[in-house]
Amino acid sequence: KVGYKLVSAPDVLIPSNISESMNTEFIGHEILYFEEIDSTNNYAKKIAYEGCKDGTVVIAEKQTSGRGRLGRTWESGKGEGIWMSVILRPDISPEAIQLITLASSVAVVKAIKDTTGIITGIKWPNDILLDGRKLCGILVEMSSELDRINFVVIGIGINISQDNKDFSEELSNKAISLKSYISQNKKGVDFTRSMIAGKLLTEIE
Ligand code: BTX
Repeated sequence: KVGYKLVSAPDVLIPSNISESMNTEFIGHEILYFEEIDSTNNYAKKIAYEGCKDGTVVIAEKQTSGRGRLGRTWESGKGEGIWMSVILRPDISPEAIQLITLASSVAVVKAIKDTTGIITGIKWPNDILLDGRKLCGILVEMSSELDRINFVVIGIGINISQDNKDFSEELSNKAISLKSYISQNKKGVDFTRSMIAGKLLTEIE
């Protein structure tokens, strides 16, 4: 007769879970969550053209056509990572776009360190490495005029729970996830994807 205690909850990237670890003025106040999508960057660009709010976030459990740079593929299995895009309408000139990529890389490193204690490194400009392998990739896309940015989409993919066998053969020596690193090195603490996502949005802002 003392009630129930919730001992665990599924690690689902729904907005209410993410906002628990988020402290922002405008980023992530609108989060669009999908169980499956082609690419969060594609959807983000579509709604940005349609006029969505500054700071809108698109996040998915799985991407069927996750994209890297120059037409490369980004492996984005169901529930295995954070596949997310942030739409910004910054008042900066188009030449300053590289700063957004770099700032996003720094935000990823900080969010991972604050949430798990794990220290990752940046391979300029847009890869985050752990143990010499790729943990995270960032794809920044923009629509601009000569002197003005209409919008920027920051696409971030962070590997969270894949084992080596979950990656394609091509990636098995090149990619790593946070949980596989923790289980091999016994370094780092328990965390959820929502904690990292919330912290990351805070750091980006
Ligand atoms: P990139 O072009 O630097 O890296 C792509 C390369 O990384 C691939 O050719 C492959 O070798 C390797 N790769 C593919 N998938 C993975 C993975 N899961 N982990 C490690 N290495 C991998 C990096 O491009 C930018 C990636 C951005 C991904 C996000 S996810 C949310 C958003 N939506 C979307 O479609 N893309 C972004």
